[in-house]
Amino acid sequence: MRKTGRKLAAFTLAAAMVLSMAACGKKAEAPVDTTAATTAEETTVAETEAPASENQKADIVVIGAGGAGMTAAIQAVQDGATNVVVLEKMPITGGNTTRSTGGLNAAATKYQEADGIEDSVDLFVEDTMKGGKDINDKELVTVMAENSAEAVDWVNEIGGDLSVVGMFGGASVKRIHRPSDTSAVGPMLVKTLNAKMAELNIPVLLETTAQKILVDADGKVSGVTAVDKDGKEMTIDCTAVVLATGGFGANMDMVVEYKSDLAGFGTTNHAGATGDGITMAVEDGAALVDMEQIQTHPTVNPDTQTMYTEGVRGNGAILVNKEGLRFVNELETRDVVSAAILKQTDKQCYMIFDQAVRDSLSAIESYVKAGIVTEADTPEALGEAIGVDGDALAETLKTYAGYQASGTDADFGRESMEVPLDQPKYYAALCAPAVHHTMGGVKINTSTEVLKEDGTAIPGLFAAGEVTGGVHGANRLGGNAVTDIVVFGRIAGTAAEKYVMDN
Ligand code: MEZ
Repeated sequence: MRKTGRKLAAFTLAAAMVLSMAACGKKAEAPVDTTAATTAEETTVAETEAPASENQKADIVVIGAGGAGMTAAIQAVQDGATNVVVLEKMPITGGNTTRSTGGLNAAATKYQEADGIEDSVDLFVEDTMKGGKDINDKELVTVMAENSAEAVDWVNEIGGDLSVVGMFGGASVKRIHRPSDTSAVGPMLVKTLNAKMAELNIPVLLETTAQKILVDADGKVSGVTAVDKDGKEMTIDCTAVVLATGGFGANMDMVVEYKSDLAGFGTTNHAGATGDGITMAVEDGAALVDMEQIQTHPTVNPDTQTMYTEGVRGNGAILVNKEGLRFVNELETRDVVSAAILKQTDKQCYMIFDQAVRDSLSAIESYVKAGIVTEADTPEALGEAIGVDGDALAETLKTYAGYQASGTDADFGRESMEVPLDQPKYYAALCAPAVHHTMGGVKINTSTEVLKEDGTAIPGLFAAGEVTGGVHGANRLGGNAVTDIVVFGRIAGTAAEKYVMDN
C-alpha cells in the first residue's frame, strides 16, 4: 500500500518551496496533502499553513541523477509510482553517463539482426565473464544480458536513438549500440532521460547531497537526510531508496586505498564520482564486493584526460609506441591493453587512424575540435609531426594493411580489422591509461536489493549502476556500463515501486 498517497506534483512544488524558503532563510515546512492542488499558488497557500517542520515525504527517494538514477525514477513512475524524488549533489544531472561515448552492449537485438550479426544472450554472458576474469556474479551478468535487447528498445521508446551496431574490445561480435549519427551515447542518453523526467514531472533537487539513509528499529529504510547548497539540512521520510550515486573513480584517495598502484593516474570520471553512496550504504550494514577491482581506460589523452572512445579502435585504429611499432591486439580487453601501454616508452602510445575511420565515427570530431589529434597527409609526415620515426610508422601501416587484406594479424591475432588504414589524411592521438570504472561496490541481488554480509537484504534499499559491485568482475567490457545502468536502473525502479506497494 502506498503510504504517502500524494500526487507527484505535491512533492515537486513542495520541494521547490523548501529550496526557495531556505534561500530566504525561512524555516522549511512539511508539504501537506496537496492532492487537489493544481497550481503553484494553491500549493504555496497550503504550505504556508502547514506546521513548521524540516520533514518532506516521498514514496521513493532516488539518490543520484546519473543514468541509473534517472532510469530508476522513470521506470518507477511508469510502473505507477506517484511520489518519487531524485536528489543530485551536482549542479547538473547526468553523472558519468554524460561522459559515456561508446554505446550500450546488447545481444540479439533487431538492429543486430538487420545487420546479419549472430549474437545470443549466452555469448554475451560468456564474453562478459571472460572479460571479468570469471569473478563476476554470473546471475547478475545473466540478468543484464537477458534484459539488454529490451533496454535498447526502452531507450528508443522514451525518445532515444540507439540503432547503429559496432565492434568493441572483448566482444565476440558487433554488439555495441550507438546513435544513428555515430555520436557519443552519453549526451544522447542524458538528454533523453532528462526530457522523460520532465514529461513525467519527476522532481530533481540539484546541489542537494544525501548524507544518510535512515532505517527504523526493524532495520527498514525510513528516510534520507540531505543538505542543500546553502547548507540547509532536510529529512525526507520515505518507504524506499534507490541508491544510484555512481562509483569512486574521481576520489583518488579511495582509489589508491583499494589499489595503490594507481597512485598518480588521471581519471576519466566526472568530479562527483566520489563514492559517497558506498559509504552511506556501509553505514547501514551493506556488504561490499570487488572493491579492489578498478579499471583503467587505455586511450585517454594524458594532458586533458579526454577519453578517446574504444569505438575508434573498434572502427579500425591501431596503437603504436613511440618507436612507431604496434605492441598489442588493440581490441583486447582494457586491462590487457592498458598493461601493454604501461610497458612502452613513457608509458604512453599513439592511436593511429585514417580518414576512413574519422568518417565512420562522428565522436572523433570532438577530439579534432579540441585540438588533441595531429594530422598529416602521409604516414611519414605524421610520424615526423609527433616525433616518431616516420619510416617505421609507414612500415607498420603497410604491414597492417596486408594483415587486413588477408584477414590474419600475424603479429597480435586481432580479428576485427575494419579498414586497411590507407586513406589520407592520417591521424595520431597521444594516449595513456587513466582510471575509468570502479567495478566494486555495494552487493546486490538480481532484484537490486542491497545485501548485508549475511546475505539478507536491507528492506527498502535498492541500488543500481556503478555504486554496485559484482556485474563486471575484474574488468568491465566497454559498452557494459550503459547496459548496466539501464537494465539495473529499470529493475531497481520496478522493485522499489513494488516494495512501496507491498509495505
Ligand atoms: O563503456 C565504456 O566505458 C565505453 C563505451 C567507453 C568508450 O571507450 O567509449
